[in-house]
Amino acid sequence: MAEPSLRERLNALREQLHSYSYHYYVLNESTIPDAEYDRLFRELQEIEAAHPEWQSADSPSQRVGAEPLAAFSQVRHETPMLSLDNVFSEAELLDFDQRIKTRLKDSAELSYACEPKLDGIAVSLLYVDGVLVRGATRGDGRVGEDITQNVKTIASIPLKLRGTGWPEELEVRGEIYMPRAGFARINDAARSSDGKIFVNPRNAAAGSLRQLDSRITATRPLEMSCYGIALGDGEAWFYSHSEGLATLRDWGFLVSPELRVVDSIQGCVAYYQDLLARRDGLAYDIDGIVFKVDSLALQEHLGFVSRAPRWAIAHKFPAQEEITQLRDVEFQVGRTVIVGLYNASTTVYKINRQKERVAGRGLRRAWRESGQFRVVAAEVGRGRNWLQVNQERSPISMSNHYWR
Ligand code: JCF
Repeated sequence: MAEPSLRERLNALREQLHSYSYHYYVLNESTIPDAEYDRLFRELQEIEAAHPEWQSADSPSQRVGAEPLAAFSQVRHETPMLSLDNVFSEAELLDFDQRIKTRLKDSAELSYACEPKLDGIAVSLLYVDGVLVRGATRGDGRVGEDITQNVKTIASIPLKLRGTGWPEELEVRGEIYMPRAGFARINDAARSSDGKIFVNPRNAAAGSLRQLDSRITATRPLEMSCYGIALGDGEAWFYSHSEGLATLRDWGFLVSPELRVVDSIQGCVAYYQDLLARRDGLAYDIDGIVFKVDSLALQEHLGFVSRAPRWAIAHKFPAQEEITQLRDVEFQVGRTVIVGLYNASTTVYKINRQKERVAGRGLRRAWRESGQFRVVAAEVGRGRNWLQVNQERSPISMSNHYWR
């Protein structure tokens, strides 16, 4: 009988492909040549095309996206998705630690889990019996949008959990973001094909997740880094936050490689300084550091204030953009032009003859700036006369402007 062996081949292909993409996208290890991967992937697709009855929600073939949706449906978060309180200085961070010690009536130093605060989109993933069944945006924290088809296209998100010991129902939370290199790549491609140009990686990630056609999302270089577990079973099976994250790694999730546990608030201060110094060298944008009391028992004891946990804080980095007066605006009058301003986070706008922006979002226009500032983004016209500049206030080099 041929059928059982084809079925076995299908299962083996699925396992192999899951394993290869886990090694490649989560562990950053290349285990087989791309051409071999593509060959196996096509073989899988051929078997599934011949046997639609064997299709399954956790097959690697799901990564390519599905038929467009008419609209996103709503999802209610059983456990609300929290926001974080912010601090902007070391003094405020020390106050945070002091408040916790006072509340716990214990002056002993606390262990904190430290991680970069990714500038992306908060997302919840739900697994039932080890299979990804739902992905949802944070929304207002209680109700978000169902983006299951879109999250399935993200290679670092397991469609099926690895390892053992996961609960019947598991909800994992994290941040979906677009690494800087991928952002530069898709904007370069958009420039040469008259496509949509994104203002920054966060916008690009948001726009990519908002697609009703997940086949488009599938072409976008998105990643997800996980930072929390909303307990499906209602029962904690770890003693610490860091243990939970280490377990998520075993189950196939990407967790920040920068995650560290320190044994006092002074350790948090050192961690902040270290990452701030390395910020520009990271592969993705971050806007601060998140510190969490590592002990889950203490987290529970501390509880929440309104919508933020008392046991966590975001220490924000100094802003990289500021607002100043716009001194001079000069428009290029072509049929359709693309105006770009050279910068580490280059902003490029396409404008038409009426000087209206026809690519990118918001009521913005393109310009040339003759002042002393390196321009990141601007809004001009109709009562607006400000633009955002890089905090370093370095001069713009006009020769770096990109005209077409
Ligand atoms: O990276 C982030 N943007 C981030 C957001 C990291 C975290 O550990 C978070 C978060 C939002 C809420 N933790 C919570 C509880």
